[in-house]
Amino acid sequence: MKNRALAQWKQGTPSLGGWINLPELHTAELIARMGLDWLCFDLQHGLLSYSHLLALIPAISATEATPLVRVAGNDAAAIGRVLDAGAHGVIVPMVNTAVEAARAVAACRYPPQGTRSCGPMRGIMLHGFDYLVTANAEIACIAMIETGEGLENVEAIAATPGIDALFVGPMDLCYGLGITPGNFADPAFIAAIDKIKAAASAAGIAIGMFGYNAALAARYLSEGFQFASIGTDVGFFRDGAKAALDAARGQTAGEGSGATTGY
Ligand code: 3PY
Ligand code: MG
Repeated sequence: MKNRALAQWKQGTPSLGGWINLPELHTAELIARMGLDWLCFDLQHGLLSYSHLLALIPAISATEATPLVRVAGNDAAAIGRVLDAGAHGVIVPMVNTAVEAARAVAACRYPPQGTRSCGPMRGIMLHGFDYLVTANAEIACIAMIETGEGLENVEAIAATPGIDALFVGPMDLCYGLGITPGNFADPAFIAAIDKIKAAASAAGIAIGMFGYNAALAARYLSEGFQFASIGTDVGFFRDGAKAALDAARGQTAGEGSGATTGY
């Protein structure tokens, strides 16, 4: 198997993704067909379950979008199950220490690099035996940095063998820093981002960001992030619906149009 998004991150090709919070096959496929580089199904905060994932990953498999899954927590069984369902990468929330990072890596890799148990239902169907010998190199293990403790330990987390990328959760990071959620201009937030970027760069791994909208995503890429999300399915529908209503009423989209932040 080949992980197209991971290859982009390694090459430094700008990589834009989307976020799926709804258990809707048609809309996930529609969004994936827009030409996104990757699509993340959110089992932490999204309104979807493992059963939905079993249908959502195949729904986008005819597109170029690499399927990623954010798991609800750093749990080996949960990580193994989403990989067996066909995820090419796992985004692990709230990674606080190098020990936790190593635990996530172990769950993603077959022995001897890790402890993943063999039974890749979708991988073997699509790639046959090749999956078993290429998965360790191609499955992306992505650690979220979004807590005060994670920020403190970010260098050690980034340097953990097998971590392919760091991913910033900006709202939780605001909470972790004790600043107003969404105040991305706060000097403490800017300093935290610089520290995370420096740690990723020193470890030679990629860095990505949960971008709440297109403008933020474009900015992050221009500021040295290798990948960013441009928004969520919920946000796309909300913003599109609000813009259509505003236009029909002859109003300009303003505050409350949903065009700035949101899920
Ligand atoms: C955060 O902003 O903390 C996230 O994890 C995005 O969902
Ligand atoms: Mg978060």
